[in-house]
Amino acid sequence: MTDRLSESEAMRRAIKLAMGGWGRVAPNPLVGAVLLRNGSVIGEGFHARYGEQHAEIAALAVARDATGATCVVNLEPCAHQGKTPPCASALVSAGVKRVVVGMRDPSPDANGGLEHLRKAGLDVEVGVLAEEAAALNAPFLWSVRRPDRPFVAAKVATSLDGFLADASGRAKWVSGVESRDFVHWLRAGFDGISVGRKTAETDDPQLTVRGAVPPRVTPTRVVFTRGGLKKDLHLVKTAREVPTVVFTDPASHAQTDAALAGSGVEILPAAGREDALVALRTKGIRSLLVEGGGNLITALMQDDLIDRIYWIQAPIFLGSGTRAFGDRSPTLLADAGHWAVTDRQTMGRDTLLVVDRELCLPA
Ligand code: AOF
Ligand code: ZN
Repeated sequence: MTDRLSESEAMRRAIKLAMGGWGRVAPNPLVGAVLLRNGSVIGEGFHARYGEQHAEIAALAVARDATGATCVVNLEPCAHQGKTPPCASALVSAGVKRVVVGMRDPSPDANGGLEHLRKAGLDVEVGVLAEEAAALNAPFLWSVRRPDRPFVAAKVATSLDGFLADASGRAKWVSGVESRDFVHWLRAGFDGISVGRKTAETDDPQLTVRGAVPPRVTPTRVVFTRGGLKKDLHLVKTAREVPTVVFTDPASHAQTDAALAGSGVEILPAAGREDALVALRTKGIRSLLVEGGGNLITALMQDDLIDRIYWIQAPIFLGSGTRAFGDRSPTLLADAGHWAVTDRQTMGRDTLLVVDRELCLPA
């Protein structure tokens, strides 16, 4: 390898490499590592699958001889013996001289790598592209800090004037074909994919991953309803193949349960959306992608339950229709908190904007 990179360019590269683990490493974080000697890349790698080798080990394997090298990695190298041996010790044994880290690892069993490296006499720097590193692993960081509910991301595809569907209720297709490929890639990285009742019944979506990245664990489909759900939907008919959960209000639970009996759908009562999220986390769902519709997204926004928005903006105007973010209580400009813009991308004719309510930066 002959690429010459500065340390911050190498960190950008590590973050990009880390994305190679999307859909494969959760509940572990996404991690990429680049080894530099005199600015030349001598090895690189990423954590590619849950339970398998960590990024630093993959990079060391490529370099063969890493004596005197600098290791650039988006997350603090682990100090623990987990499913794999500690990366911090491997870096020391390989003769690495300097380690540049994006952010500390908040998980109690794995952290401590920085102290280990410093004690062994290595030069350690932390906080290079820290915000990018935090945005990369937002669901993982959230799961450590807030184990009470999943990290919730909304995905919306709207016209430039903010409509999810036209005045006739049609939502297929607001966005272009490139955006649709992106959505299948996106779904692979979430433990759950959800919609409200109206979207489930109007669009009759499959909510499955049909893209280039097959997820390690099939995302659970989740429907929020207050009342029942039609039986002849894709979601219901395929519930034996793809795990499907329907949350209903306690008053309609028995009726919904009887109506969908034998379908394979798991029907759970929940007093509200927050209770449903808590129940999902208890079932091991650490990240949830909400795909609509407007009512569900508006309600979750109103309750401050959306942590990230993937917003695909198509260059069309619809004038009227279903709004992605319905009426909210007014906020004066002076009081409007800014969301953190964590990505902007061109996707064919569309534009993707990714915003996070707040970044999970270490204290
Ligand atoms: C690193 N490099 O590439 C990753 C790290 O069970 P294990 O051994 O796979 O350890 C999982 C934990 O290690 C995970 O929760 C996180 O704290 C850390 N992940 N650390 O040094 C890596 N993926
Ligand atoms: Zn490790």
